[in-house]
Amino acid sequence: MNNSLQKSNLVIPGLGQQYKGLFDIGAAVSQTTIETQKELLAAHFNSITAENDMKFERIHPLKDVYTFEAADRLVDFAAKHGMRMRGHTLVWHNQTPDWVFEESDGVPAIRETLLARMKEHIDIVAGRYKGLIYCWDVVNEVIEDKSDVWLRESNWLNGIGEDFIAKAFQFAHEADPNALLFYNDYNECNPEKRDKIIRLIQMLQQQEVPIHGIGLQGHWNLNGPSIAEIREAIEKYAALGLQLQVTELDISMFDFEDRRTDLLQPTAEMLEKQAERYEQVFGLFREYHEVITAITFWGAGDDYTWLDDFPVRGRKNWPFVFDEKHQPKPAFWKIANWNNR
Ligand code: HXH
Repeated sequence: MNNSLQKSNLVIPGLGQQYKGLFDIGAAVSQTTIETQKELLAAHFNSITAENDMKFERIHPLKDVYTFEAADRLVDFAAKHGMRMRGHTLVWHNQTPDWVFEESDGVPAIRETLLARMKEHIDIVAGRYKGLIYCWDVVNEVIEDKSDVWLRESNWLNGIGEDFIAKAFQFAHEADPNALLFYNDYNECNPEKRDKIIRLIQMLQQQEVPIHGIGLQGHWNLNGPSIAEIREAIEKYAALGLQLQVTELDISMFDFEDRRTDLLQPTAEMLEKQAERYEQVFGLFREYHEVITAITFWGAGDDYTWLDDFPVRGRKNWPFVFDEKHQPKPAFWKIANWNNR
C-alpha cells in the first residue's frame, strides 16, 4: 500500500505513476511544503518547481550576494525523491530587486549595465544547476493584458528594449546548453493574449533564438477558460513546433471578479463542479499528450495555495485535487486511474 491509494476495492498507484508515458505530474513547493506535504509530494508527484525560492529577489537579493541555500534544499529534495526539477524563473518584472535597474547613484541603469547583470545572473543561476534542472522558465509574463499593447511595460523593457527577451534565452542557452528553455505566461488561453504570445514566439523563432517550449500557467477557475478555448490555445501553440507544459495549474473556486469572503469551506456543488473541470481538462491534456510534456500544479494540497492571498488577501481557496488533510477530493478520482476505466 506504499505510494498507493485505495477506494473501495480499487488500489491505484500515485498520479505521477499513472501518467507515466504521457507527461510528468509536478507541484510547486516551498521550504515549508517540502516538510508539511512531504508524503503527499512523494506519493503523487514526479516533478517540482520552486514557487518562490529561485526568483531573482530570493536568489540574488544584492549585487554581490547570491543566496542559494533554499533553492539547493529543493534541488536536494527532488534528487532524493527521484523527481525532475523545473527552474522558475530567470527574467521577470516582479520579485526582482530595484538594485538591478539602478546605477550605484540611483539613476536608471543603462542598457549595457542591464544586459551585463542579466547575463551574470543567468550564468550563475542556470550554471549552478546544470544537469539538475532540466528546463527553465527563462522569461515570465512579458505580454501585456490590455489588448492594444503587445509587450508589458517593465524595467527590463524600458532599460534594454524589446531584445531583452531574445537576450535572456541566448544567455540561458550559453549557461546550460542542455536545458530546455520555456516562455511562460498567464491568461494564455485568452484569444487576444494568446495571439500576442504566438507573435512573440514567432519573432524569436525567426531570429533563431534558442527556445524549446511554451509554459501555459493554467491559473483557471470553475467557469473559465472554456474547454474549447483551452483546446484552441493548445492547437495554436503546438503549431509553432514547440513542446507545451502546463506550468502552474490550479482551478480556483472563485471567478476572478468574485470577491466574496463568507465561505469557510467549499460547497458540495463547488467540489463537484471542480471535479468535472479537472476531468475535462485532464481529458484534453491526455488527447494532446504528444505535445504536452508536463502538468505542474501551483501547489499540491489545499492546506497551502497562493490563492489564499490572491486576489483577496486572507480568503481561503481550494484549487487542488487533494484537500487540506492531503486526502483525495472528488476531482482526484476524476483524473486518477484514467487508463483503467
Ligand atoms: C504567477 N503569476 C507567477 O508566475 C508565479 O511565479 C507566482 O508564484 C504566482 C503566479 C500569475 C499572476 C499574474 C499577474 C498577476 C497576478 C498573478 O497580476 C494581476 C494583478 C491584478 C489583476 C490581474 C493580475
